[in-house]
Amino acid sequence: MRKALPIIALLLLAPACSREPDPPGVTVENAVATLPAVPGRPGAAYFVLRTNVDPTRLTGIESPRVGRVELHETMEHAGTARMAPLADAGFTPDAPLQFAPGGRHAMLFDMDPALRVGDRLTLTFRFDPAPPVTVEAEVRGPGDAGHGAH
Ligand SMILES: [Cu+2]
Repeated sequence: MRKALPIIALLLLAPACSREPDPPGVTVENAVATLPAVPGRPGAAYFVLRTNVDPTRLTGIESPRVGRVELHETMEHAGTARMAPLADAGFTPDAPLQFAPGGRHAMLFDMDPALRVGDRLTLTFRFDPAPPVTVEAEVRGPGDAGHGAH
């Protein structure tokens, strides 16, 4: 039993050593945009950012069909949910940055009113120091990004 331990350790290390290094960059996963509940009000976007650059910071999001995008976070304050500008948009390879209902979110002001459920919304994410990433977010109905409200 004592002799078997070093062999097990080598087997566990092997896959990590044989992997090709990825090019530096961020991946955007599960991008969803929700339409405003009332026309003219802002919509929201949710997603998960993973990076292999330590550290990385999300500096902004743009879309050809959205007037302005702001990064916010929702926080409980005396039992009431309030939102504020996102204080820290930094993340690392060990800790993906998650934007989800009830927490961090991107608010989409002046969305194209022609957008409908099922459409694709082009979002370009800008980072420091990783290169920008453009994805097609799935457009969903108001509040349909998961559980909880914006
Ligand atoms: Cu907000």
